[in-house]
Amino acid sequence: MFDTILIANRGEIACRVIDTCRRLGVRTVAVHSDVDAQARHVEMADEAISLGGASPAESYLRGDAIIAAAQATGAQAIHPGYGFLSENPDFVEAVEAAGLVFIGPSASAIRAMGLKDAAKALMAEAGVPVVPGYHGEDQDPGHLEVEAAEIGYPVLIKAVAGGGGKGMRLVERPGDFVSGLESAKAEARGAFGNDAVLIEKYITSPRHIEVQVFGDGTQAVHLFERDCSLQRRHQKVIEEAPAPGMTREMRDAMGQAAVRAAEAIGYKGAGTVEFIVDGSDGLRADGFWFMEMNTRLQVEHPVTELITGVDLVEWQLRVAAGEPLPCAQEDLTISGHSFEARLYAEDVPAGFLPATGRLAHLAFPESARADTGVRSGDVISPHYDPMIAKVIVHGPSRAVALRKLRRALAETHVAGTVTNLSFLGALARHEGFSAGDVDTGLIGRELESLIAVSRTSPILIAQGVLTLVGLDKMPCALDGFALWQSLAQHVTVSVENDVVPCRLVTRGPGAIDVTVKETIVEARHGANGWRYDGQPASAVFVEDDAATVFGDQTCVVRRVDPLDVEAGAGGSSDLIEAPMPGLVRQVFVAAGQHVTKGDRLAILEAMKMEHSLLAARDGEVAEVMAENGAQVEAGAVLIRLQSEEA
Ligand code: MV4
Repeated sequence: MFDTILIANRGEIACRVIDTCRRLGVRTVAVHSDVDAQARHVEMADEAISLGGASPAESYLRGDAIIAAAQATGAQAIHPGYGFLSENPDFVEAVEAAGLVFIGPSASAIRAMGLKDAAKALMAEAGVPVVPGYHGEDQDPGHLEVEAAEIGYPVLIKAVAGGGGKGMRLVERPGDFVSGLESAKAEARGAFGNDAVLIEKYITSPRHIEVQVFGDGTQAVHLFERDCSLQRRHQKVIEEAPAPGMTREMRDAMGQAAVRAAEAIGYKGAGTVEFIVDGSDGLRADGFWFMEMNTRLQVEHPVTELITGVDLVEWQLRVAAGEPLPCAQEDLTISGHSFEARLYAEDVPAGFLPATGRLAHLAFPESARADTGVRSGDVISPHYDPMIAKVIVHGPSRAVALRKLRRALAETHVAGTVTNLSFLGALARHEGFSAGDVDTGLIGRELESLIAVSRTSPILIAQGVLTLVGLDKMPCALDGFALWQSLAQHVTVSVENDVVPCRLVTRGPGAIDVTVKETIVEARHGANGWRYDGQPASAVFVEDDAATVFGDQTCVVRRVDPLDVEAGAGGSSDLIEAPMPGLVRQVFVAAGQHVTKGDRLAILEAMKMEHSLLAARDGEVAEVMAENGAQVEAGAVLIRLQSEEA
């Protein structure tokens, strides 16, 4: 085993790798950007080397600097985590040329899976099922049309260089083929500088089921499947293992196909073979096809760890250090069921916009495994992925594990930034998902009900108000003074964007009536603390003038000056601002145009994703300040609406 390894990554995965290293007595070296100088992974590591900069290009993508750091600190191996340099074959070669071990597959295995058409051809040759289709060289439109007819409609046109659904077009009828081909090629040319396409039979009700594999460079085993069908725009939201409805026969067939795929390229280390599965009529052992292979440890690896009892990072280190595969296929078994939910700093009602900000408070329940790279007080910056944590649970059955997931999400507390917690909670309670009816279209179809925000309960607001005023702390102090008799206090708070006038009236010791707008909430202190209209109190976090109440929804109650409220009323909804630094991809409106609340006004590209900026209200566009292709700062005004009184 290694004495020291360097982790060429940040965030939760760097911390996850360090956890296992500590358990194995392996010394760890972290690397970090300037903005990550105080990050959790730096604190956890035995030693840390600064790479400088903030952007990945200035820091975590600097292969040469990372290799130099490994050499300077006496590390014998480099763990790449996921993302950044993890699937860069040139980096693997440079690491090996420096006399170090890359904890992962060979450069040639990574290259073999890098191009989709070549990978599919290779897999077909190795006896792995691939979707019926055309993966050939001849890109003549007439020829492609003939191939499409032979495959049979509907067909899917995909960019050879594609990923994340870019350059992909569904064609349902022969008459639409030529226009579909043209638009797929145009998008592929723009995104990848390569407009070659392949054509596949369209799988109408697809599920994403992937198999975890592990190789020693010659032989491989599989660690069963994960179902990652719950995705939104190709971003996974909740993953689980095993896949609901999986049969023994199909699991064996998929596992064997995945092992063949790994062995065909001499795979070493942890990898994932992704399959698309036709879920339109239950699962069938001949209804799965190879999509791609990810030549790294994946974000969702913990669900596999919890059902198999295997520490995949430990296996990675052992195999990289030259040990044989830790166990044989027949020694691996599935125990129970596991879910992982990805907790993001994002503004769901605004269209899942990544959010930034300081995590004033962050707490997870003991009942879940929370893989995280941040602590209370840390900042979610615009430079990196806005994932806060992965909340992972395990139970003896799917039903029990799902109940544990719901509860763990309810007991996860984040203050200081908006999150997707309530979206995750709604998904975990969704009837179809609960029944195991998952497919990649579920979130899209059910989006409206999943993001519906119920009116904030006056009970939660009352609790926030009482805490802000400090009255929650003195039920007994009130006892000594007969102050309550006619004591009334007015407090104005804001909740979401709503200004809420409140009135507190003490009725007796430990008895306060809180009027929230027109609703009276009775706060009463008893043996078990405060109750609000008879319901037990929620956890509250207070900082400065804001109380974050963790009820069935997280609600931020902010004390405001009633005079400021009048001065600022209606002001901000005039301006459409860039929520983060980014590139203006497209502006859809011009001055003078009428827009309706919710209309998409512009697209901002940031953090490798496109974000729609929506109108916050109906109105007329007064001015467009943003230009297509412009780089803008956070807060830059892109569009101004005619102010409402005008
Ligand atoms: C497909 C498909 C249906 N039929 N291929 C989307 C991204 C890329 N990795 C593959 N994708 C798909 N390929 C055929 N022949 C449907 C999808 C697809 C999808 C696949 C996996 C997970 C989520 C998805 C969401 C939409 C479409």
